Amino acid sequence: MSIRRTIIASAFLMLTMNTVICAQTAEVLADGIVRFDASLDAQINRRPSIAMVRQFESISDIDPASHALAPTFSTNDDGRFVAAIKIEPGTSLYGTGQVAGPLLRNGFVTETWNYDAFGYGLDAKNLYTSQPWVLAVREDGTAFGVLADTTERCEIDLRHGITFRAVGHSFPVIIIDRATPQLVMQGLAELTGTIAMPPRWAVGFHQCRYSYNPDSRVKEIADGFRSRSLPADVIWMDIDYMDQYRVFTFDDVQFPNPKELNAYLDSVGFSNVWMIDPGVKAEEGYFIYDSGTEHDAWTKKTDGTVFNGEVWPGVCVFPDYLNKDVRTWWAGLYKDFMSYDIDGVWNDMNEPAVFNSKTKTMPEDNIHDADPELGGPGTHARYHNVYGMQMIRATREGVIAANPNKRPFVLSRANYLGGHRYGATWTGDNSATWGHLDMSIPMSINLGLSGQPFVGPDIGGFAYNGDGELYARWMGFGTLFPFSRSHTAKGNIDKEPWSFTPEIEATCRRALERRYRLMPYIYTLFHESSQSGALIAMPTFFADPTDPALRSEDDSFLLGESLLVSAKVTPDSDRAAVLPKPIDGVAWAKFDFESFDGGRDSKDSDLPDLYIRPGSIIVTCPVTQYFGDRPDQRDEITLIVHLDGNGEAIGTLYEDAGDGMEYMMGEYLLTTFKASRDGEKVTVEVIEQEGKMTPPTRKITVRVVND
Ligand code: NBV
Repeated sequence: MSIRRTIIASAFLMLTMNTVICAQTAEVLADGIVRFDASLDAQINRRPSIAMVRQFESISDIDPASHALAPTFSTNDDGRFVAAIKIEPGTSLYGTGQVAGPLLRNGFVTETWNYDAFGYGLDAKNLYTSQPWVLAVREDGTAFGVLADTTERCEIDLRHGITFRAVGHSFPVIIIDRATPQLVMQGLAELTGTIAMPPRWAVGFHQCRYSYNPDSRVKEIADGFRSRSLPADVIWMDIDYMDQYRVFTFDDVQFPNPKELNAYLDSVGFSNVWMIDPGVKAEEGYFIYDSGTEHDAWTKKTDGTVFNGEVWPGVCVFPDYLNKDVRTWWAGLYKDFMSYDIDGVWNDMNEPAVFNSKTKTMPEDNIHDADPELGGPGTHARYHNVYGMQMIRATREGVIAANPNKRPFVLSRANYLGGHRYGATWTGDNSATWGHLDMSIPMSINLGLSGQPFVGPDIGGFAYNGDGELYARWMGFGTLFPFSRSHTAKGNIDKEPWSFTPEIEATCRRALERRYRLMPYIYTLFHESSQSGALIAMPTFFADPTDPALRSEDDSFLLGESLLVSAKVTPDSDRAAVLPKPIDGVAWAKFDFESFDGGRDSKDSDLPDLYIRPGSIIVTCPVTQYFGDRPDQRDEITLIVHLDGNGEAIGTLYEDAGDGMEYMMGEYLLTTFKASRDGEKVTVEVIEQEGKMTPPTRKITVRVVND
């Protein structure tokens, strides 16, 4: 009797501590997209969404019980708000932001909490960016996505179904249920927006190190690429260009004339990107500090005084980017800065990283004077994950205002779901090890699957030296990531393509030449992404979501739907890739650029294998050294054609001026080519053309590959 009473009592206790309730409200936001809230009260008190492009209204309300994926909500005994979604056996889970480990996320527990994770391990729980989003692919290849619309620290537990546990306030869950994973990702873009079309130079190859200094070294690197015919578009200036790490200043010994440096780089075909961190040195007389103080721009402590924390320049203050006036002030700083003919901006350390703090960031009870549209004043804990996102939002506004006729390029280390609207992201301070090389594919792909398509790792690895073999192999496939940049940390050996052996330099050249040959195709993918939210790099299983054999394939990825990149991620590269099945009896066909005009893409075992999808046309061009090195880059293209079972193939080519905003007024050309077999002959015709740009007279070469 007494035992029974205890059991009843503890069951009662559990119930009170963790009351599970089914979703009480469900609103249809768009086709196949439903938002659930725990209660009417939760719905009324819902915080504004920072991830989404706008606050979506309900098109119609439905009974939550009528939706197969309706989440259950509860509050944990630790006070966290919990949302759980059941999955069917055989469902594969992906996304969850920037995560360490494999592509397939079933069984993993991660957390959204932007973190300065220098030298992170292969099992890191949280990294630099936060995307509370899961893509679920059912056994039959249909898919759904789950968005936990909260900026708070949120655990994503994929051990038994999908569970989000977030500190603080209740949050809605948005489910996108569609026929394919591609359509789900498109749904996410309908909610969170798409990337803007970047300048074409930013789609080229980027060379970086911490740091190239002084300015003569920067020029030497640029010359090094040109004299060795190694294609590249961009050189990066890391923090050592600054005067004592004070943002918006230049070291007058090492970088006395940034404008002249940029002019030199421009004369040899290089664009430039310069770093700006959020930490502003707290020093009276320093113009940024004085101006920010005047604008009351700094993040405050609970007692209302300004928060101080140490970063590179010493004691710093941190702009409160959650506030519109502060963002406007920050944006205004770029007017002068960009007038040094700066092309792009790199916002680093914006988790924000703080050195003299155990948590490596600012206190969670600091207060942000956030705009009402973002949710109004609140603690740093609430806004931590969007601090970097709001910083790059302001940076981007400033860069656009300074150069309204140019397309902005901003790279950010910290970011949040939806932050792809403001800038590209990279995978932070990885390491020069085979484990990191291997992981750079699934990490970049999962970021893409979390709504951040313009992404890539530090090619070669940031921490540690690594060796030439590792560098060559990483360059081999790293040049095929959407964001393609080589980078390394201070104190490491030189890591330019020519820093190792002539053989490694040759491999790097081949890898770079591949990117530049594929540039028409890659640039077209950026266009498609900017229109529909299509991923630029995507998992191999996108080729056939119904094929279980592809679900955990993460040594390979698709660059667009037509090109499969099968990388060699171990030193002995002995693993055979699992390829998508033939389509109507036609296999994906391996190809290289060996037989092309002056091609030297020959059997280089450090390069990934490339396969083209049956029924596709991939548009390529002759190798260029950088965007603009030939007077007219549109005069010659080569179509790589792989006919499908019906003897047909289709491909598109997007072209515009490569910079400027005229493309938005129709100054572009979108051409659809169709190839058809006619007996022994293959004919290619233009079946559709859109845009105001005059079609060029050009030489088109057609290469038909066979499986
Ligand atoms: O600015 C220096 C580095 C930068 O090179 C790197 O890419 C960032 O992730 N930065 C971090 C600060 C110092 C890291 C040790």
